[in-house]
Amino acid sequence: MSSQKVLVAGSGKSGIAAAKLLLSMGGEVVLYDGNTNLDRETLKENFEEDAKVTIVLGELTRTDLLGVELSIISPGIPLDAPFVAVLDEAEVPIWSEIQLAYHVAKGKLAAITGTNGKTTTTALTGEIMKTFYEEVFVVGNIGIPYTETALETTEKSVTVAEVSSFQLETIMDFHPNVSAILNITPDHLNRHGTMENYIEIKERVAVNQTEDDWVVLNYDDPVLREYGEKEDLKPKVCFFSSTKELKDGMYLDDDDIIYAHDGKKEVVVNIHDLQLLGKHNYENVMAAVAISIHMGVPMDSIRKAVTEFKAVEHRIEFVLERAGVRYYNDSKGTNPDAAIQAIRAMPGPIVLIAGGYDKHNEYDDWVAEFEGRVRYLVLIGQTRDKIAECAKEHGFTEIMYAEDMPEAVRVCAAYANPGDNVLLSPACASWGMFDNYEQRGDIFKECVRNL
Ligand code: UMA
Repeated sequence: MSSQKVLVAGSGKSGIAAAKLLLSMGGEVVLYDGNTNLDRETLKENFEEDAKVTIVLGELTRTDLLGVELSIISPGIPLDAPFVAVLDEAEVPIWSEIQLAYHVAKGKLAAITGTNGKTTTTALTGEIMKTFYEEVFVVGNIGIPYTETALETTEKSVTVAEVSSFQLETIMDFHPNVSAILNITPDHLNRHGTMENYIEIKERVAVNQTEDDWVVLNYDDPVLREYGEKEDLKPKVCFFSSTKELKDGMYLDDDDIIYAHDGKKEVVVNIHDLQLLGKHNYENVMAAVAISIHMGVPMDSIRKAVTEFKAVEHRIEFVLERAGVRYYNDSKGTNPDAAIQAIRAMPGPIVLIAGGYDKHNEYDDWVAEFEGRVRYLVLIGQTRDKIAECAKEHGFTEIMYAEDMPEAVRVCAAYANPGDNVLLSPACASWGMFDNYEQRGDIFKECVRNL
């Protein structure tokens, strides 16, 4: 890797972190970004003045690839982006940013994927690890690129990585000691094409694991159950279930989370001692506990961390109560399945803000959850008409449109009665109206505080 010339595609968080890692290892970087509106000088400010970085914006040509031996691709870039064909033609291998990080990182690794619950499970697993291990890094899709911390890791380190399907698409020998797939429901199909392809990419998190490793899987998800029961699956399987008592694994027994193993049943925690709301969160806790057990953390440390853990920002996050109305920020509800969980977790009637970027998802299952729960639906963004049409087909007509977040929050405040819950849970990505879901959630919270 040292002294290699590497193309880094994408100049967001991942691309900058990957470029810095390569440079600090003595490499040379061609930093490519398709966005011609970016400012070269601003990009250069990320690096030392004499850093060996060439910046290419817009179109990538064969000439830009002279001497390039490897390319690192940012997660947000699809493999059908035109410049990828130039890389393929020049036979330059393509690694994802997490693959590069893995290549140089040391210590133990837990990698968590799934359509929903990844961020909460990763954050909780990280907190559990911190109660027992000294050097813990929590990275990946959660917001800190893995390449940002990879060089700091030592043999004693533990890294907990949230990994998305985008990041798994171009791994090579990425090999966690413990992996977890929390659930798989339709998402990102505009990029991955078919559900089969999306499932196959998610399952790649365990593809390089061996008999010494563990994969934690959701027993209640038929796809994952079948995967875990495959004869030729190499890692050991630890299932978790919120619906069925398991002979081995984690399950929910009324209000207790139980760990069944070696013919014993151990109570991990009572759900009333948790500070997280909703069944989906009990599943996240079960997954985090299972991962932690197989990463070698003793049960007492696990118990302490899970009872102290609070919801992560932007995921069913309580903002404030005003005039008897409670406001919740679930900006991380970027697909219908995540948004269903937020609806189910609300303690009473809901005034819902939804809509955003169109990822070609279907909204029927989500709208079906409205009955008896959602009183008004306030729609923003590109998907407004598609959602409104779907809601009407399901007989839901209490729909209003808003042009931006301040207007949406004002409308909700005007229509909400004391005892209602105003919930931002868009079921769509934020792109188009906002830079990312964090910005969308922050703006929502600011509007709520300004009411
Ligand atoms: N770009 C191109 N060509 C393209 C597309 C993008 O050049 O065809 C360029 C853009 O102009 C931009 C750069 O690529 O300059 C952006 O790269 P990026 O989208 O990979 O963004 P990063 O800032 O590197 O953030 C990424 C993840 N983003 C995505 O997967 C879209 C972040 O996940 C992650 O936190 C971060 O790496 C650190 O690991 C965000 C996300 O939305 C939260 N993830 C999806 C999700 O959770 O649903 C998967």
